[in-house]
Amino acid sequence: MMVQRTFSIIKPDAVNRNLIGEITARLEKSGLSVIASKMLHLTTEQAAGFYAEHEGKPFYETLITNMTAGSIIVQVLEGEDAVAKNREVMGTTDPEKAAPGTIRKDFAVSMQKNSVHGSDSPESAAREIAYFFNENEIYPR
Ligand code: IDP
Repeated sequence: MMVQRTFSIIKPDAVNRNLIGEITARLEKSGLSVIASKMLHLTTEQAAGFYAEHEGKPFYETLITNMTAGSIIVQVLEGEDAVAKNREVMGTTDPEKAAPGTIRKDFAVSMQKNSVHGSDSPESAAREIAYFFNENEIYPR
């Protein structure tokens, strides 16, 4: 076990339904600490840069539309095995296949409006954190 950082987004569909508190509470209850947090409304260019790896895929245009449809909360989470733990608490991409008790099972409305993003590896986490935060905006415990 090692202390890691990961990156989380509470997506527009969840912010619009007033789920910021409930989602953050689940992350915190799992043992993760919020060490950076802010609200943003992504431009198309910011969303496209963040999701560049998905460019050209059939769901890409809708993904960018959904991610720019409202405000989001971006957070840096820290804790033991933070990347895996966050993915576990989130549940799998398709909410219909997500395990009971996960954020996506309980709150997501579709695969596109699946409420949260979480880094899929420590390397992605480092890149995604740097995309949205300067080191002086991060407050480790
Ligand atoms: P993840 O968010 O579970 O890591 P990714 O593969 O990184 O999943 O995809 C980014 C986002 O794009 C997903 O959260 C989901 O909203 C959307 N997405 C991914 N695959 C599909 C798909 O096959 N159909 C519709 N939307 C998808």
